[in-house]
Amino acid sequence: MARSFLLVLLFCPLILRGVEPSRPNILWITSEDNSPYLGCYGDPNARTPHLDQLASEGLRYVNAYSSAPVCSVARSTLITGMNAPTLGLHNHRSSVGVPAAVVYYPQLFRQAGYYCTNNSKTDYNMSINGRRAGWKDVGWHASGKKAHYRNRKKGQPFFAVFNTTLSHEGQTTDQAYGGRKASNPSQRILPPRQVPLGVIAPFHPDTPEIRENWSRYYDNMHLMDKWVGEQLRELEASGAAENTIVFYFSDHGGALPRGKRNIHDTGTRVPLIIRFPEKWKHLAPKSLNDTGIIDQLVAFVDFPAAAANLCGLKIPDIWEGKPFLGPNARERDFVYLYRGRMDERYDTVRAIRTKWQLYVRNFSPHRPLGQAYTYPFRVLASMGSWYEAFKAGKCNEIQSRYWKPRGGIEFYNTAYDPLQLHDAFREQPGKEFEATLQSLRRLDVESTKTGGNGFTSAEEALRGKLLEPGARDTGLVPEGLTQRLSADSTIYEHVNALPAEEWEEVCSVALKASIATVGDAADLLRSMKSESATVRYWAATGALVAGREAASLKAGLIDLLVDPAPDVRVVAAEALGHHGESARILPVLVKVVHDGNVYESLAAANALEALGRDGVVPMDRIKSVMPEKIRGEGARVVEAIEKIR
Ligand SMILES: [Ca+2]
Repeated sequence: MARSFLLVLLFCPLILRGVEPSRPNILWITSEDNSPYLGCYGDPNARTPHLDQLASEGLRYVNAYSSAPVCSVARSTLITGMNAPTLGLHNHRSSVGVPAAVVYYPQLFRQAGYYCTNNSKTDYNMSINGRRAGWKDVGWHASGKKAHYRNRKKGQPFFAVFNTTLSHEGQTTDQAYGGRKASNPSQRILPPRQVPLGVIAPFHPDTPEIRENWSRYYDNMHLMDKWVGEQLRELEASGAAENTIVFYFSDHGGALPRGKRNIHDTGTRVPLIIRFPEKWKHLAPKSLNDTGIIDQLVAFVDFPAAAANLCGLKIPDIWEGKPFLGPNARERDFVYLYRGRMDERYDTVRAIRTKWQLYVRNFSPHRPLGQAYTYPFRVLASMGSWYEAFKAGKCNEIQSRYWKPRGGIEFYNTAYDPLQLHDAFREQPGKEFEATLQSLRRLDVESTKTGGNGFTSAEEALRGKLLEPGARDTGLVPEGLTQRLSADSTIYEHVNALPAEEWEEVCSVALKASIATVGDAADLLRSMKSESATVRYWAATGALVAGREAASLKAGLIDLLVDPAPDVRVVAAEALGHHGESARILPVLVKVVHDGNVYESLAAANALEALGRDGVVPMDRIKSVMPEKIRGEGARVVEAIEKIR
């Protein structure tokens, strides 16, 4: 209230005098699938003069995160100013109903008189009024290849987004890369044979395909940089540069395997450069010792709030983001990261990233990080090459990990381990890990003194996000069940209307399930009888994680084969497969593939395939029962069984 009054006082005299309204324009220049592989971020191999120049004129954020490691989920976060799982938008790709109360940032700026354009990717996982949400639904004046701030009215401020796919993972294929011979650098920036170890990450084997992939990618980064230069020149030529705050960022990390789609820094840490023109320099935060470096933690969820705050707009109450720029900017002591389904592959991962630690919770530890995704196998030669090397026994322990089941918890000290190769939870089990965790708690307590939220450990912070009142993490509800539960409203409204005890039970059982052992059998058996289908789902998942040693769970799992919720049947069936019950469970799974909704069908197809890949049931038998044609993304599971073996 006080702020709006102040703004009226600030703007009125200018408007009365007929001067251009004193609000900055916002220009977001975005690229795809790239981590900070830029000269200005210290990459000696990069040739990115335009971004280096922009950085020298602006601020370089070294702790910026995309909230999610994949296009649609990252974009859903940006457009809503909310964490994607709060609204159920965490699955790539989907079309989930959202409540009318959501405020999209183009709407907010448009209402404030801004001309809002998007050039051109939308990719939001939402539906509005039962239809897939398009650009008009979220408030853009124009979207597409011609959308441009130059079409605004005279004197009108603008918010414009320009995105390039030049650095997208799909741009390294023979067809895409070879198809633009004329524009590629005449000589490779980093020829394949000269790609140094260090660029080839320790988690990758050194193969010709991985070298070639990196080499093409550095060329693509160069082209992306050139394109950024064109956008900046255009801004200059338009005469608007002096009134425009420019953001450059990538939509998430990438682009080789274990980059994009991955919760670790290689998938979620992004370059973020912000340039304030002279007129608006007073709004710029102070950098570390005037180096231009900002080490503050920021995430995509905060970007709309920061932009709105810079322009003097009131931040909608429903937004979860904090304004890291502008008056009363607020600093986070951690960012919340999330990964859901990626195309045809299910996974649920959440993480807490502080400045110096990464705490990961894998809710599907029985699946490897590197699942048989058909798309990256199709477009990244490095993916197939890595997989072949793994199968041939040519990968060391760190390189092999991507293709194996994970632990339920990972914990990294990122100050010493920027690539997150040394999981303290794995390498220092028991007492040593406890000691590490204690030191983490102490560090977090220290950080909360700087205005944090009082969480005293990463686990507590993560739990706090899952349970956050009014913004519960709906990603704990399996996707097929989500569709059933939200038939009459939205999953956001459904989950936030549940009694607190019920949602706490969901979170507790899910957290327990991801690290379940035979010692948890009694608790899991009790949870299998819960009234809540989501609790039963996680209890069955716990049985799957605990494995065949937990023989006492067998009877409980057999009861769940006739559960009213198909998602529960699917996971119970997979767990029972490990108890030697394949004859009993294969028909259950095949029936869900046929009769379930499209997501239940996909989950069942994944379970069938996993039983084959895990060697529980011979793959030939899986192929003989797997329907040849499956709806939606399920078709890709069938394709993967044939092509990715
Ligand atoms: Ca992307």
